[in-house]
Amino acid sequence: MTLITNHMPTAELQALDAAHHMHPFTHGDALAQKGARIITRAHGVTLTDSDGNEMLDAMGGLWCVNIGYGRDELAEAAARQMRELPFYNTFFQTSHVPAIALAAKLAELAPGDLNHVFFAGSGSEANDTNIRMVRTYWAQMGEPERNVIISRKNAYHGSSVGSGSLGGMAGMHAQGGMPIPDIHHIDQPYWYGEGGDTDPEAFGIERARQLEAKIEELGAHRVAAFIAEPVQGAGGVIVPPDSYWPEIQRICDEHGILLIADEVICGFGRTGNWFGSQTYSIRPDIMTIAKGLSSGYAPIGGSIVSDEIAKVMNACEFSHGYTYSGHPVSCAVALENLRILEEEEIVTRVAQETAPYLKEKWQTLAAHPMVGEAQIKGMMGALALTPHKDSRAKFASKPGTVGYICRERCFDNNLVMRHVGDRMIISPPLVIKKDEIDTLIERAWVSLDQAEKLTRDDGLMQAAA
Ligand code: PXG
Repeated sequence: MTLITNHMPTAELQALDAAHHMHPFTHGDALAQKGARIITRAHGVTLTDSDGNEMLDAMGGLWCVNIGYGRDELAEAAARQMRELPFYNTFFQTSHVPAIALAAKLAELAPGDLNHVFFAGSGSEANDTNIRMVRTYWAQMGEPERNVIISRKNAYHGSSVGSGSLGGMAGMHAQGGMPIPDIHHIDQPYWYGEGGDTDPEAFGIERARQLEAKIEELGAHRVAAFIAEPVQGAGGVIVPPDSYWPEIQRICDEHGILLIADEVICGFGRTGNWFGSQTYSIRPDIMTIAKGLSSGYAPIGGSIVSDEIAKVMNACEFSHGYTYSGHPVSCAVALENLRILEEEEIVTRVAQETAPYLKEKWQTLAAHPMVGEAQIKGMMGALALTPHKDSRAKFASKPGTVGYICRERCFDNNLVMRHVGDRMIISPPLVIKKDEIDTLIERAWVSLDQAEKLTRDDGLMQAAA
């Protein structure tokens, strides 16, 4: 058996990591100098690193470990499936039981007439599928000129060329020739950062109407679809005003534009319902799924599409697919994950107990002198750091400078909380218990206090002009 070398001292692992391992979204030289933190084990909501530190993982891995770490049932489902049928493809008129069972289960769980699943290996791949699917759908409908997809600035839809183009991350578009043609971006519904003196609900309508203006500018006959996350995750947990989604839905309906809800983060209980679309009464034509589908135990993603889209797509051969579309081991793991979410009533418990408790505690952090707002929806939350609460001011320093200071304090206090610019964000496992939420809040408060002091000492408590 090949041993994984986690018996080595941390420094040796870090040296090997720096020598051979290229990390996503990471400045390699800076990391090599510091040394990566090496995670060796996890259970429940707790991570252990190679030095034996135990940390509360308030990010659920990367927004994905919904059922928590260490569930043997998933390991057993994977082992069973590997022994029985480790791989077979779903191309060329073949199928297998795990893919069939998972597709049927997803059709049962998904709202409305979303009854058909195209599998992928990740959220990025699924969104690439969506780009080609909606364009092919309209071509099949006799409207091949409808190839524009409208998305939003600061959206995250993945990191492949297609999905990264859908996303609205300026830093990503600056590298590697993105975005691809015919993707347009409107502004995000981020009231705290961009709403100024406008009332939040009026601002929500204003930002939604940018979609209508964009459709009119481009011509409705050219627009295939609008894509958005119900709550933006990687953009910094941007919870839209309540007025936003009903207006978006109206605009898509009136102009006959397909609506793609990217549920990669919001799906599988994160917002207190099975899907974020249910939380916001969105009626999508396509949902992108990944992450919580398998609680991250195995890589899998997909697109769940409506009866209408499936009918049109099934009338042609869609020249598209991945070797690992419907990978049997990933499907078996996902099925077991969904069984646990359902039988242990985890989503219901989130809605009725944990999310309300987390909200109450999270909002106490708004009293901290450096916190401008404490936003939360279900089990995803954000703190906007500010040098001046009342004016919602940004820091004069480069965005992310103070956020990074705070993140480092969190890590040293055994709390994994991420920063997006100067917003601190959480997305803990859905199974987090009340006493663990108390610990999360205590560690966050201590980290904020320390970060505030460091920010002052470094002369960074300055508002941008
Ligand atoms: N859509 C959404 C809404 C996502 O959040 C993807 C698609 C792409 O999924 P894959 O499986 O291809 O990564 C995501 C992924 C972060 C971070 O820093 C967020 C994601 C991935 C990596 C980092 O918050 N989200």
